[in-house]
Amino acid sequence: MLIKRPDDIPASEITDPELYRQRRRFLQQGVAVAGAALTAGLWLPDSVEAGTRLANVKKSVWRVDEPLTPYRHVTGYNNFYEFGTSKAAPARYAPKTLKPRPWRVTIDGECEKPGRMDIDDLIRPHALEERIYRFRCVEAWSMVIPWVGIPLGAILRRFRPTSKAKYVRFETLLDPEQMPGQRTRLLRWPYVEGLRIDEAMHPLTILAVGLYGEVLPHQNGAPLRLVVPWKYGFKSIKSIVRISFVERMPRTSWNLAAPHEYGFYANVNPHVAHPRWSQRKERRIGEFRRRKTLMFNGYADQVAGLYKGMDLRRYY
Ligand SMILES: Nc1nc2c(c(=O)[nH]1)N[C@H]1C(S)=C(S)[C@@H](COP(=O)(O)O)O[C@H]1N2
Ligand SMILES: [Mo]
Repeated sequence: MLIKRPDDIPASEITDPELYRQRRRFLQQGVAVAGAALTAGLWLPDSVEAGTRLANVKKSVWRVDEPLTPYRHVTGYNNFYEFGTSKAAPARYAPKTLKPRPWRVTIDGECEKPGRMDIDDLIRPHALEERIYRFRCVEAWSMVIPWVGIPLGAILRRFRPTSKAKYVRFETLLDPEQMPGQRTRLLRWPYVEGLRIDEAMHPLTILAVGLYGEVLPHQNGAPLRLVVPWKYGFKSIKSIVRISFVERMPRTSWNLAAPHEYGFYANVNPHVAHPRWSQRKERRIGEFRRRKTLMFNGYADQVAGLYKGMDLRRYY
């Protein structure tokens, strides 16, 4: 985000024929796994290939009535600086080095039942939901994505946060072997994000484990990533290994890198410009005409109440 302004992104980054071939290979590999493992309706076994269909996904009422962004863009035009800064780099490199299974997640801090759990144990008690959300990057592009996930609040409550849990802090894996971009000093690694506890518990906030009915592709933050649809995309931290209940507002990677450009709240707001560009409009990836950006990314009815009385210019 520090590297390029929206207008600098060449169209050639958007489609990459290699991605189509990769996807076909994944799908071919995926069929056998899906057939064998998912008939029981249980969660997934150790080997989870990209392309594996997710079983028993129920359609949530949270469905934006706008055309879906094609799969090839959702999975081929990414931000994941652990694999490079170009939009094509995550799809090209993440499948080669990132190992989403086995995967353990630590939940700690201000809660009664901290723990370290295998991702499948973390997820198994919950129903998977498909939710179609708008997704707005601070770089002024957007997508409409059918996520598969679980409300974050339902997961967090199992660990019994105490009254000191005012914020939730999320951390991405730190492993330069799996994430070669961590050998650069582009950001402070691991990538860290945070939410106020009421934002984390809000029913729109999900932990995603898939998209388009399939296991989350590596480049989209496998095996577990946050999705907060009313905030700029950088809040939606990928490949999470630690979730901590904390009393103080966490320092987050983008806020540390450029505090005047990326605030803690990062609510989508067409009336507050980024210091280097306007946020009034956005390019829906795959479309030509730009769209007007909506307050809270179109989720104002659901979330405006969280910020009542706050000066959104100051708390950007
Ligand atoms: N760990 C990590 N999470 C991340 C990022 C990143 O570089 N590293 N980029 C963020 C940004 S800026 C955006 S727009 C979204 C992109 O998600 P997508 O590639 O699945 O569309 O991921 C966010 N989460
Ligand atoms: Mo972004």
